[in-house]
Amino acid sequence: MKFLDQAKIFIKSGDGGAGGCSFRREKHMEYGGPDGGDGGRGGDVIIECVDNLNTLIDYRYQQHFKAAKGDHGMGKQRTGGTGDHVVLKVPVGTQIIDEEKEVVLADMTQAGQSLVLLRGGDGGFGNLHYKTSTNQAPRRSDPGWPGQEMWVWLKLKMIADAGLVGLPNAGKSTFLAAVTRARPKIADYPFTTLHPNLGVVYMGGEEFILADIPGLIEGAHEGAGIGDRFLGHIERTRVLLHLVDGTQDDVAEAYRVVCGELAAYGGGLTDKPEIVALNKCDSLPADEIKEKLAALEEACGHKVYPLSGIAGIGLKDILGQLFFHIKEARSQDPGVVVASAAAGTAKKGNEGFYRRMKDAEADDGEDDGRYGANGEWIWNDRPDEGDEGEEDDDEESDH
Ligand SMILES: Nc1nc2c(ncn2[C@@H]2O[C@H](COP(=O)(O)OP(=O)(O)OP(=O)(O)O)[C@@H](O)[C@H]2O)c(=O)[nH]1
Ligand SMILES: [Mg+2]
Repeated sequence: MKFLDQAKIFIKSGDGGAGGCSFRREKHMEYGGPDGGDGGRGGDVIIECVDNLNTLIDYRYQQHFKAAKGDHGMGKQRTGGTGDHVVLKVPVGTQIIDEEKEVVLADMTQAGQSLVLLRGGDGGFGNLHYKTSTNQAPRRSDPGWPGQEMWVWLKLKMIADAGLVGLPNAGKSTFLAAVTRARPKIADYPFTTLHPNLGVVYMGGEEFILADIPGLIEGAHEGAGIGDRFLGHIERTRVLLHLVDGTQDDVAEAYRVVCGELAAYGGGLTDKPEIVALNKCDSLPADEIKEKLAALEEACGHKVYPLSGIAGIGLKDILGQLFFHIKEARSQDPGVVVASAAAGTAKKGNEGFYRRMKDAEADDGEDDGRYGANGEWIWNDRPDEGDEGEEDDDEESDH
């Protein structure tokens, strides 16, 4: 599926219908009088947040959205019908921004949320409305009020709990594929990933959403590489996982470059808790791992985790750390959308959850490479199962 995370569209609400001007005149009926009804209201432009979309691609093909006009008022006191509304469906995390890109008009963070962006114009009064004791045969009826129109930007900022950052080829997509059921493209050239990917990590009966975005290079904030525009997708995460490719010579420099880009982008990215991991440890000798971990720790000032996305080394520690920060942030700020709820995957009790668990089980036979560090399956790692490592492993591979 094509991915599009911003689109400019024209929206217009419907004009109100004109009021009617008519008089009741019937044979043998005295006291007719004015009976023109009011015009109907124009249709609204409504924006609705739905959870089965994850791109704005629909808005590439249609960019103009106009709600229908209200019907005219008519004789016999008939009020005109309301014009049909236009409903724009957008994925969770879409912001509606004014044409100058200065004001956020609406922020759609939860599936089911909907709001009227432009109200349709009111219908005009019919001549019935102007009847008074002194003016019993008014001929005045008003035209409808015009609808409103404007250009707006739709901008999708995906909602994930944790975001992956690093230079191109750091192994971000490989990590996502190792811990979730997402299947992003992976290859040994830079900029394999051209748009963000999301995956759901299941752990200990809970889940969170992890976002993988294209790699950053020095000068990304000035447009180098594919720039930093995809950083918007991790603006709302609660924690970042910074992966550093351990096979390169200067790991500390790699770390600094990415941090520099995050700082240049702003958006509060550098204020988020950060977990740093030295990736690709499977292809490094032990003493080099030690040396590079020390260099990285010095650069970032806190603990660095050894990791190999391919071999599944160290995944569990890192996921545990991510979970720790996510839970803390959720407890402090539950008002911010719980991403998994937005993605319709919320609680263990919900139907979708069991369906996915079942799918996952059915798929087991074909899937390899999703073992956690101790041989457990990441998706099925529940605390109530006392068994550790090997046994879990055997059990699962019987399927
Ligand atoms: N040895 C080793 N190689 C890895 C590991 N993780 C990823 N790779 C390799 O590194 C290359 C890049 O991996 P990707 O996952 O595509 O890297 P990325 O960070 O998503 O790269 P971009 O999407 O280009 O930013 C691939 O050839 C992977 O096979 C690892 O843990 N160990
Ligand atoms: Mg990638």
